[in-house]
Amino acid sequence: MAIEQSLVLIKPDGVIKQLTGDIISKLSETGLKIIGSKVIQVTSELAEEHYQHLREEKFFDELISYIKGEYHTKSVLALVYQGEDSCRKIRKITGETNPERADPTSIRGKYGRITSAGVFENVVHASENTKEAEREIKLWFRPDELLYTLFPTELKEVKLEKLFWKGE
Ligand code: IDP
Ligand code: MG
Repeated sequence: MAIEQSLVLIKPDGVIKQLTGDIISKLSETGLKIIGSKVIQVTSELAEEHYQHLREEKFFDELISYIKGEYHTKSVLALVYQGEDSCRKIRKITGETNPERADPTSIRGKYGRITSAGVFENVVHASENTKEAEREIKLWFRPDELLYTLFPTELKEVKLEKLFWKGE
């Protein structure tokens, strides 16, 4: 079985419900390794790019507001998992997209809900397959934010302004 990467997002409803620990514990049952993690305030550009395959759906605008944290808290925890068959293993634990249909013991089955506006607040995102995982990881992380250089990189010269602690 091939070594794969998978992007997991603990969505703003998962963060505000203080489910981060539970979700990471549950995912640790897979034995997969975390090779990247960060807390992000999601911009409109990132949200729309991440969900570009759903652009035409009637729930798209609400979905963008949801992932940006407009209904909960403006923070998402992004994690990259690596290991054998990681996409399938993680999606088995996260459960089906619709939280009402998800296995009740899965993360989405346990903690997800459908709002009266029809948004599936399903607590986590998990990459569907390796191809999607590559696209998503490249979107959410830069090469130097991961433990390994997963994909081909190139050096580019940039004029950089960086924030430092005062007096540093
Ligand atoms: P996935 O998250 O299980 O991969 P996708 O079809 O990629 O499912 O959808 C992305 C996200 O969009 C879902 O996790 C959910 O939050 C939302 N979503 C998907 N389908 C619906 C729907 O029919 N109604 C409302 N929200 C939906
Ligand atoms: Mg998906």
